[in-house]
Amino acid sequence: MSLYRFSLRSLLAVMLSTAVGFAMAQAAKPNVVVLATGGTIAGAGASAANSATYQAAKVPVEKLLAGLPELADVASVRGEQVFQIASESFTNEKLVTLAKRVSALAKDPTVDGIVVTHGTDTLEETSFFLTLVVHTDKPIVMVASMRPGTAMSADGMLNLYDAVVLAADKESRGKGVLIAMNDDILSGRDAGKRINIKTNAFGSQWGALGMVVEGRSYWFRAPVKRHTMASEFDIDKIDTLPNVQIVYGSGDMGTALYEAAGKSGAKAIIHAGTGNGSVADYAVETLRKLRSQGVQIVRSARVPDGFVLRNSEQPDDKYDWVVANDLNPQKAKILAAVALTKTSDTKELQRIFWTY
Ligand code: DAS
Repeated sequence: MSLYRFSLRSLLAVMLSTAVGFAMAQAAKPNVVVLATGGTIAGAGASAANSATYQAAKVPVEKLLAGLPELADVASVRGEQVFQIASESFTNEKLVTLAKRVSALAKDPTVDGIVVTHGTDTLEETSFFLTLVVHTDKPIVMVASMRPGTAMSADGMLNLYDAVVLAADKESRGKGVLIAMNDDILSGRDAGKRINIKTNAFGSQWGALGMVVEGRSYWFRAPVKRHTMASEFDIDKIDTLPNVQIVYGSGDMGTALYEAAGKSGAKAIIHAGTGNGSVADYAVETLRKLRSQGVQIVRSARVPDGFVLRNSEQPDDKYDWVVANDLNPQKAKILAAVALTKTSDTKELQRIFWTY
């Protein structure tokens, strides 16, 4: 055999074994699906100096993933474009559609973890909704960015990389929906957007669960509230969500907004009260009248931290009202809507607000 033919055969053998080796290595990697919904992480600005002036929901998921070849070292990743919207435009219908897709993928034995790319504005509502209604212990990781990928020091790519690391990480299992933002691992239940123009925008008064650093997760805490597999709510049994409205408390606010919420057909009104969910003396009768008409009244607070105590600022037992515990008004709205798919009993609703 000529040397030429021998070297060609050995070259082919090396190439084949390398390809097989790579395929086996990839096959051994977790399978992660990235569901894209839009937001700034898919945004584009006119120049690199535009970190706050840009158009959200422009870049398709394939392009986002193509911009991160490092993902191949973490997992076998594929993308699906569920929506392409700014998240302030999410509706209950879109929440249900997304949750049903997440649930279907979670049931797929070939899927090991799910990432949802999302706008920052209502990410906290979507993450809480998913943690309440998707029955899986597989990692579901929400991710967003505060700057578009076109900006200097854009944060989206590292956030997305961290989200895929978490979705591929067995330690993420059973911890409820997670949020990967700014190196933090946050709880999808109680984390939210606390700053509207900086990359360290997300946080929780109860702190982060851990961090992702250089492609590795470091865990320090786990959620204690019921979620996912332990939840009594199931997206496979939910097709629509009831109308729940929030009324923001302030001085001299009158009662017109409560009355308008009632007229809109709201099944519950989240009172985003001053202080510990306080209600102005001139508004009590309006809320009691709405309660008598079957509308649930949930006292939350406009104050970012702390939690609303029952029978503290108002005689909730006497008025048959509910308190929202530590949930901010927008998360209380999600829980009230989900709870009302099952019960309109006040005592049951209050149990649910203490439990989730
Ligand atoms: N409008 C914001 C949203 O889509 C952009 C962002 O911050 O993601 O939530």
